Amino acid sequence: MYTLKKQLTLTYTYLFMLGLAFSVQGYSAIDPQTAVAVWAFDGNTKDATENNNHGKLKNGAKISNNGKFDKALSLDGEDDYVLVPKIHRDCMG
Ligand SMILES: [Ca+2]
Repeated sequence: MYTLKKQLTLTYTYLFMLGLAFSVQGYSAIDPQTAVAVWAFDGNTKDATENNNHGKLKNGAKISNNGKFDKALSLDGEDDYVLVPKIHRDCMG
């Protein structure tokens, strides 16, 4: 249970940081060479870096075709989330 809680916390932290990155700088400003993971949610939950930190949609989370800019992650605000099963440590410096 502790591990799941830790993974969820990490996932929410990374998603929050990703959201900040998108809202402040835009996707093109993210350097995939130094980022731990980049999820554009443009049709899937794959990590755009070479670190393979792919996410999995949980509890009804889905990719919507009705995002502000094409496709987007859609969460119900209750229990949906994206799980990243394992953050590869070798990419965390
Ligand atoms: Ca749900």
